[in-house]
Amino acid sequence: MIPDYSRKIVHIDMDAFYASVEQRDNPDLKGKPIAVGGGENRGVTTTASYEARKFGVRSAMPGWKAKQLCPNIIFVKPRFDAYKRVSQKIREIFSEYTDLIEPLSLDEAFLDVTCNKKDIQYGMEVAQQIMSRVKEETELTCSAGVSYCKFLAKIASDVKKPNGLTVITPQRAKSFLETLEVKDFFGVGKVTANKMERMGIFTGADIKQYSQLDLAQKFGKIGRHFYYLVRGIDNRPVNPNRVRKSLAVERTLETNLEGIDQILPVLFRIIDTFYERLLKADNFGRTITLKLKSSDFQIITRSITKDFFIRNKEEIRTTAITLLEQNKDTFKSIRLIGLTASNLEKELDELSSYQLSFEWEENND
Ligand code: TTP
Ligand code: MG
Repeated sequence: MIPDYSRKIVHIDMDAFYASVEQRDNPDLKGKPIAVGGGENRGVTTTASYEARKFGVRSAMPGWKAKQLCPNIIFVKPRFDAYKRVSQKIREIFSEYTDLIEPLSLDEAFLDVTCNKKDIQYGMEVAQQIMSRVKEETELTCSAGVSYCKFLAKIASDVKKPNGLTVITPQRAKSFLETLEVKDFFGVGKVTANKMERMGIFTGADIKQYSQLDLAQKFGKIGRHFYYLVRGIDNRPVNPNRVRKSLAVERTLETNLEGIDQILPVLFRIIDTFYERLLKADNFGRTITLKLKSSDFQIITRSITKDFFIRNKEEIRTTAITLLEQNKDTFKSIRLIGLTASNLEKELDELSSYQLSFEWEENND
């Protein structure tokens, strides 16, 4: 496989998205450390303002921990309608430049601007214009990455956050990837990163020492992709019809768990993350599947399908607990728990021929 250097791909990602919208709409919050979601006693933080990040507050952090790190933190309730409105606005701006837009969530998207509606020659120029248009129209900042493929464009947008623009040219790609730390590889979750570090793999250059077969054997399906990605080969098109068939969160446990009493608290944490992910994607499913892997590597998956979209967290919780209760005698101890939502709202009107090129998330972070 050889890389296709002819394309111009832009990845746009809003800065501290929910928190910035909250600060924009409430002047009392400007310049202050805030966390959206969570709360001192329960729930997880969806995101934190840059002022709070200085103290180490991060997405998916429990509220009490955020408070511990940053005692002055202000917890703010999420307002998804406001985020959706901004999301719509930025997509309108994107469509002034191209119709090849692949949204990944409310706040980020890939754009193929190889041929763009304004006949702008350089991807960087398109990205600059989009950044200023977004600022103008929404009073919010975003960051942009520009390269010849999706993988590099996505990593690039993260390099100079907030309000930053990074271009990775084909000439720069090789050295950039060789020095890139594995934890910064888009798609490498914590579990994989730790496993790699235990194997002495810290950078792209280290990954390059392994054959494709080795990587597949050690890291499963995604391992095969690492082989190409680390060589800057990612010819996946920007797919405007991309649609999820399912959304999953799973966790490999540090120690095996036995019995409902041990499993429930972990399941509740997974439900928190799972629910945040569904909200972020703004896409809910009619089917919830519980996946368990027993300590002897048997995989058990059980589903419940409703005749409505399960949008309510309590309903998700009840469904997951029911599935667990119904199957508690099928295993002795377990090493992995996962939840999947499928039969999603947003696959209905999409092309049925669509095939996922490959999923980035290994759902283990
Ligand atoms: P991100 O783009 O991952 O984060 P961000 O925009 O807050 O910050 P950054 O400047 O680093 O891009 O996610 C976009 C929004 O999605 C975020 O504002 C809140 C929501 N979100 C969750 O609800 N849960 C999560 O675990 C993450 C990562 C994001
Ligand atoms: Mg963002």
